[in-house]
Amino acid sequence: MTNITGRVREAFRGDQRVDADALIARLDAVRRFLTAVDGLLPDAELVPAHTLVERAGTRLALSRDHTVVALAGATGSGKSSLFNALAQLELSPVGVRRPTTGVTHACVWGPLEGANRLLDWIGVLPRHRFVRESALDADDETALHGLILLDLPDFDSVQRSHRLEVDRLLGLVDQVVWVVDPQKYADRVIHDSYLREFHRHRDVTVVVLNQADRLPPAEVPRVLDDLRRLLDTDGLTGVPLLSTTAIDPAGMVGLRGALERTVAERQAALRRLAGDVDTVVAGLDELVGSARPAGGPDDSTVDGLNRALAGAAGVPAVTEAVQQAYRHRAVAATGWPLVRGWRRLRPDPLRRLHLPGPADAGADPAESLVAATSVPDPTAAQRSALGLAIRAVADRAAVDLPAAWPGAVTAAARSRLGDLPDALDRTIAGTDLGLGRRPLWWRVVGGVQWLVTLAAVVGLGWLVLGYALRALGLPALDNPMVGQVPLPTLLLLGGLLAGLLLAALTRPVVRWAARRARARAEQRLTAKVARVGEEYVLTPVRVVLGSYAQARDALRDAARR
Ligand SMILES: Nc1nc2c(ncn2[C@@H]2O[C@H](COP(=O)(O)OP(=O)(O)O)[C@@H](O)[C@H]2O)c(=O)[nH]1
Ligand SMILES: [Mg+2]
Repeated sequence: MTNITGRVREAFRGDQRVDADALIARLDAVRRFLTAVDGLLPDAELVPAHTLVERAGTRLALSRDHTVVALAGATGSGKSSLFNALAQLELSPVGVRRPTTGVTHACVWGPLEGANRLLDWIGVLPRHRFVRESALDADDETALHGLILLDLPDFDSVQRSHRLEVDRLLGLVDQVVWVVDPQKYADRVIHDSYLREFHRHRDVTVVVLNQADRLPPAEVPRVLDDLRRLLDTDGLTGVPLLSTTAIDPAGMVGLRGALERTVAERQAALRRLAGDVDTVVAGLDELVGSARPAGGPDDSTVDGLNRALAGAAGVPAVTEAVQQAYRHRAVAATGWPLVRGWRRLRPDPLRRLHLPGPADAGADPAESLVAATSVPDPTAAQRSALGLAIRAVADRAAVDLPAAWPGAVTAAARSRLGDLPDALDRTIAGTDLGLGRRPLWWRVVGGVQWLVTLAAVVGLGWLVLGYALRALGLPALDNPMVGQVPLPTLLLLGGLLAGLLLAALTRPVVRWAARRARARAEQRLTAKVARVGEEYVLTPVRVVLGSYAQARDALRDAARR
């Protein structure tokens, strides 16, 4: 934790109260965080948060009138002696009789019934539960009503199961009283493995220097000072530190008073969970970072994706075919009638790609959706260009995200890669390429071509008839003259010339119109292909970015004390 909020958050809060509703809101925020990152971040990183949510939910649902306090420490520090002294019963076997107790004992101040479910959850067996309430001294003990005191196994036990039990219980209890003795208070194990780990739980941590009677009275303050210095190094600045003597009631007054205050405040459970939330949030901080990410990849990256998709979908081949098909069809409609018939014998370029040809203009669009085209498969270069473009989308989208996220963004960008070829093919097949209707000018030019051809044929017929009559010695036809030229000749030559001229004039117009048809088809195809890119690549990426934003907001809410 290096940022300022972190340091403020970690400041010792001492008597500061934790509001139950605020704590529940923070836990909800952790829950929202977990929902947002589900499946996106490595599960192993989320275990503490899941554990917290589960544990906190249970603890809050159980009795909040009880405060569970654990006595924890090394072998022989005096946990059991303190437990017995507080309970004023010979409950927990002291070291002299049983050197390693191994089992957790509990003493409940007040009726056992209310505490049983809590003790079931904590896992203290019923035969190890005791009640500190008798008719004789009930009044003396009212100040401790609601206390559940646990005598934990030794954390330095040679038995692994004991150590595991201690660790398990330390995760559940509301407050921990760490018991040290004058000989071993500076032991590395307690400081490095335990106390330091509890630095976010300072407000539910108490440290007692037990067996104070074994020190010369003048030495006690010096040892306490030394211990305080060690605790500061552990990050436990400001935790209550007391000296106790378990074998002397007078030596228990301080600890008893501290426990009475804890019980009266009814805050320990909430504070402990608040400290847990702090710990979990601090652990997740790195996964989420603080930068607000962009809403998605920038326009030029998206353009790059669309170009690559268009290439892979075969858009260039299709638009080329559109241009050719336009020319083919225009020539077939407007060319010299004799040429037309020959044109029609040649296959339509779009048909070769299994795209709607002239006869399919009114075809059912649903049919063309399922029809696979014969547009050539993407080349290796086009495929790798598409891979790179998708990578670029993921990289650009994840540029501001912390290290845990780019992997999830890349996975999202590629998540539907397998469906892309079919989707692109369907899109190409389903796009209206704009060749459905025959333009009016084709019909006008075609009609004129028919007229001039008709004129030439009439002229030819007329001339042939004239020759035939003459050859048979019959009276010749009276050929009308137009200027110096006989009308039949004019009809024939004029018709032929006009036809050729019209064809020659139409050709550049057809070429220009074919280019326009290609551009129009390209625009339509690109727009459709971009929609596929949006659905199959960009949307999954945006979903992950959305989850990131939610996770970030949720974690910020969870951090708020
Ligand atoms: N003089 C003295 N002896 C103590 C004190 N507390 C515990 N002892 C003794 O220290 C030994 C270990 O105590 P025990 O309560 O079993 O420690 P545990 O292992 O932490 O449970 C026993 O012989 C106790 O009688 C104390 O405050 N003063
Ligand atoms: Mg013991």
